[in-house]
Amino acid sequence: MSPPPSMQCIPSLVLALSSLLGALALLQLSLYLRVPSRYGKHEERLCGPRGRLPARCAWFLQELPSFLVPALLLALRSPPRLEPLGCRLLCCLFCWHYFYRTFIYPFFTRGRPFPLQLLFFGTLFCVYNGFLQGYYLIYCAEYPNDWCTDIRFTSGLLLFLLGMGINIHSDLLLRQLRKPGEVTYKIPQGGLFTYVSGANYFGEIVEWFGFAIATWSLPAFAFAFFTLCCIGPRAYHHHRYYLKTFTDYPKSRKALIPFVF
Ligand code: NDX
Repeated sequence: MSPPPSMQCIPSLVLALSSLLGALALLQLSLYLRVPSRYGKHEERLCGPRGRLPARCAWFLQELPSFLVPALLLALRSPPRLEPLGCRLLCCLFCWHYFYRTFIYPFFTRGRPFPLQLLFFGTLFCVYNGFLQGYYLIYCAEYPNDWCTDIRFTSGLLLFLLGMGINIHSDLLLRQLRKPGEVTYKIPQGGLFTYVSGANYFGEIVEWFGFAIATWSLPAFAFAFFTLCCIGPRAYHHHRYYLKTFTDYPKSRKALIPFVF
């Protein structure tokens, strides 16, 4: 029996999916600049417990496709191709982040139950983006053999690692604000929270811009832009929430970018 035909790179598909991701980013910005996306501290109590899923379950289900889809694409690639080393490393970075977000973050979160409606859209988004990033890196990307020593790769990788470190550390600081079973909000302290209200978001944004520079690719820049448009406004709304809720909230703290905004 002959092996199934392998998927090919279709550059116009990459261009179309990346453009749509950019358009979704702008839609996201227009929807959530004035009004925050309704989960966590910005959720309006409109849906009862039946309209929500426990945070652990929700984050696991929502983020799983971002890990699974690129892994599946990799397994389906015949003959296997992830050369040169730079290309293999880049795909591993993406999967590494989503391994953390799928298999580690949800099991420690002390967050509130997550709305089913947003879970549905979030999962769709993760399938879409997992496919786009994985498909591009596994089937389309072409890098010279010395890409690992290129300034774009090295500086992007450094930014990615720095952002990921900030993101994971900030996630941990937020988690430590609550005892198990607690759902109240407190003033985050320490780490980059000393300077900004959205330290976890700042880390995530730096991380994906680092990834975009390291891959030097349209899909990754589109995703970094989406991340900025998705969690940038959320950081601003968190900041306003804190200023409104806590009279002793540090006045020098900014919303997203230390000392700037
Ligand atoms: N998930 C990315 N759009 C998103 C879910 C929502 O990973 O329809 C994007 C992601 C999705 C979104 C996803 C895509 C777009 C959607 C959107 C919903 C609508 C939107 C689908 C997929 C949409 C269109 C129209 C374009 C289709 O109780 P609690 O939960 O608030 O507790 C929190 C706790 N905490 C505190 N505890 C005590 N005291 C305090 N002061 C506290 N402040 C917070 O900490 C949580 O348990 C935890 C973290 O809370 P928070 O609000 O700071 O972060 P959160 O937004 O929950 O994100 C968690 C992590 C974070 O590290 C962030 O960087 C990363 O996930 N993230 C989140 C969102 C998107 C994303 C990354 C990305 O784009 N790369």
